[in-house]
Amino acid sequence: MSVRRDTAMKLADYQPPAYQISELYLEFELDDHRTRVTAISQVQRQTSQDAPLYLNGEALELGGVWVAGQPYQPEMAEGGIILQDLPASFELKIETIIDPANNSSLEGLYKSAGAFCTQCEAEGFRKITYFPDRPDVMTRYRVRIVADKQAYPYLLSNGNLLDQGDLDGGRHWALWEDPFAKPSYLFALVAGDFDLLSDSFTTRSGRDVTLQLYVDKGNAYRGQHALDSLKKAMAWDEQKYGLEYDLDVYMIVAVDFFNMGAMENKGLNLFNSKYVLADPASATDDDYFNIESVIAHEYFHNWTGNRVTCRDWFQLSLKEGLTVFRDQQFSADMGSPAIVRLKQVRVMREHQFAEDAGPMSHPIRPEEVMEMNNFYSVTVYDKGAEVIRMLHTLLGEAGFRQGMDLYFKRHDGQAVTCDDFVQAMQDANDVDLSAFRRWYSQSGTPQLTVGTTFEPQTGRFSLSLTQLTAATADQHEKHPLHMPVAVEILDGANNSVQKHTLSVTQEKQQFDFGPFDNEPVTAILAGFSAPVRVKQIQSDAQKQQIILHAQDPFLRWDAAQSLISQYLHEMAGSGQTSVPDVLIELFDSMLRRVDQDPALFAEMLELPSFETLAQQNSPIRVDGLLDARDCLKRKLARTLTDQWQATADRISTGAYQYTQQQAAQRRLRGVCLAYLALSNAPGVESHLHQLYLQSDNMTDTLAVLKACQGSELALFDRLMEDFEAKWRHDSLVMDKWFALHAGKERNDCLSKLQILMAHAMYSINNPNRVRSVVGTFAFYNPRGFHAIDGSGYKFLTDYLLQTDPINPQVASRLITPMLAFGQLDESRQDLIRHQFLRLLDSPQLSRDLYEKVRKSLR
Ligand code: 0A1
Ligand code: ZN
Repeated sequence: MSVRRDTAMKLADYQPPAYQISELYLEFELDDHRTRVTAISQVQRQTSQDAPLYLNGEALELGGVWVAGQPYQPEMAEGGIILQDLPASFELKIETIIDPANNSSLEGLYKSAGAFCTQCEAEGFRKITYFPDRPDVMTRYRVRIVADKQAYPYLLSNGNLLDQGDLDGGRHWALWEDPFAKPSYLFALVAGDFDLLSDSFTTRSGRDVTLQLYVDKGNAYRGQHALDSLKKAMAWDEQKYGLEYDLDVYMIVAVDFFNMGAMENKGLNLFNSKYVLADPASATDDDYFNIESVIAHEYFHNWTGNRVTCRDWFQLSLKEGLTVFRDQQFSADMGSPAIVRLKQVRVMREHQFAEDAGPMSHPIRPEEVMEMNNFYSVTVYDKGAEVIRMLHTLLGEAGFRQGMDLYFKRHDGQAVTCDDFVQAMQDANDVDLSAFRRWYSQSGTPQLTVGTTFEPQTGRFSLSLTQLTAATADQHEKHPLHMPVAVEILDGANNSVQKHTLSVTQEKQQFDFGPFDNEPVTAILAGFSAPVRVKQIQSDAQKQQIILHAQDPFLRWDAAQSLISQYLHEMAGSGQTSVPDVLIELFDSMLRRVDQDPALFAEMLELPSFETLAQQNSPIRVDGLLDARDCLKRKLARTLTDQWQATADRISTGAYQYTQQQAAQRRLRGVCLAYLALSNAPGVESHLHQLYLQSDNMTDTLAVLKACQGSELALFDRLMEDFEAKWRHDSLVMDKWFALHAGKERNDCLSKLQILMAHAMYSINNPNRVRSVVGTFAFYNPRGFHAIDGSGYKFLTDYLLQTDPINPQVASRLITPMLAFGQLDESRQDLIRHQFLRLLDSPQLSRDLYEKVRKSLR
């Protein structure tokens, strides 16, 4: 079958559905290859005249269709069926047969290890039955599941369990009802055998909620952190937004085969097991952090996504940008706000800026989509969250909350648009947000150019801000945006700091301050108050003043990163290998201050990543930047060896606990060890080996392995063998091992990758494995991936051709590092273009990859 790949959907073409479905009864007779699905819908026409009813359907065997009890022959159409001449209101029955065991796309109903599970967002429900698979059709579901009792003792779906019972032939059944109308993308079903952890939560209005966590057998001891995180998220949403949970049971199921992080299906979340399972021996501090944040994210969707959902998929950021912002607020409240913020800024600068600079650039509310799965993007999610954060900054905490209250009051139970959201914010605060709305329709990263003038006679200090958004691949014309620019003005004379949040709306604006006795220093974009690049010429001394005296931790970190980046770019451009003294002095002074704030200094002592540096200059000097970065790391390691050693030695954390203090200490030690491993200091290898042997937790173990990975120490291979022997049966831990190997610089990189892919634990069908090997190589092994002979690009393309027919969503994410080809030098551009042509030549290329490759070659 040939796929029609070229058709794009347009936001401008939106039409409300001609039919609504108020109730749906679904029955599943589960079978590996022939699962029978019976769907009985109560259908109501929404238009005054007769209209055809279009039902989406993919990869379905049609058993039969009955309209009002009578057999009916539908017209088979592209991607679905069409029914004509229908009554205004009727019962529609459809039988389909599906093959879950052969569904490797992990969309629709599929098998993960031994369990049946579903993934319906965005358009997976159409792989289960013929249905209007669009979010503005909201339906109450009743679901009956029939399966073998021994193999599938747990039968789960959304909502509340109404009844269950046994059948002949060793089978049993369960009947579920979800009292809330929902779009089809929130439907879920699970059938399998699990370990079950139970707990409970009483909402503030007194509803007792049963919490259930289903994990692979033998993994119950790794579930407590996820359950604790869930309870924290439930309490937080009540306290922060007045939002309570609304069903009697909240279920989370962890599965090993999952395309994304997790899914917020009503009352029955499905999770990638990597965002559920943790114990100190097998999970790092980062894993603990991520679990808490993803559990919260899915929980928060119950209101922002489920109770109020999206009218159409162009509105995805309505639920995702807002829910990411909420999970970011939650993470900040649970731990260390500054460190959480730095993580988010890194995502924006490393990944979102790159997306906006490439062929897939799109506004947070896209206007044209070929394959919806391609728009679960850093733009829709993370830039979407930055846009919500700007609203929060402009309206203030109380104003934002009023807007949220009004949004729920107006739209609970509805499928709405981003405009509806902004309108609620506007009406609740009686402000004009019409200029702000442009963030939803304009793509690209604005550049904010900063100029300053100082008049010694009057003491007046002026700041001029000029914003410019360059044309992007999708959109030529750009306009000024409304953004909050938070600044700190540092008066060196008396060490005072003034803070202002400027509301910028025009292309060019001037702001006056003073009087000052001497020219002050301005630090722009406190807290990264807007998702923009800042261009400002500052002396080393001015940056150093910000590093030492700014109040906002982000500004201090950013000034340090900017000082380092500037010299790295200079070294990369000139090919010089001598490291300026100012950098050595900077690190020396930071090392002397680490005790003031170990968490922040741990971040400040890390060099900007290659990915961040690559976003700062075009064309990207791949080799020059990598060499300069290596050279600086070595020089810092060797010049400051004693300080790295002393700082690492001072740290003692005691028995592992996931607390902010401990995590900061471990992170700081990890940074020091990475430098020490490059230091040539006598005994460093045996010191690292000792630390590895002594470690009682995965964070410290991985810190040693990472330090060795970034060095030439032979210890790396020895420890990796030991690690593999210990963990070879644990797939989640082995992902860390795979990633360490795939990210290591080495001459025989590609043959190493082949060996990894032949490992007993590797499987091309498992997205986590593919990401840890191929993903790590393509995203985080720049020397190997950007090899000037093109072998890295060819390797990735070969793999895409292999994996695309199995799981197009995974393939489509893996291609991302090649999409930045426009910023590379000419020869690398040619090499990548050649690989794109190979992909286009493949007759069966998925719509997912086709959309990205086509846009790249435009
Ligand atoms: N809504 C989920 C993300 C998600 C999207 C698509 C998926 O499969 C194609 C799975 C999950 C979230 O934001 O967590
Ligand atoms: Zn989400």
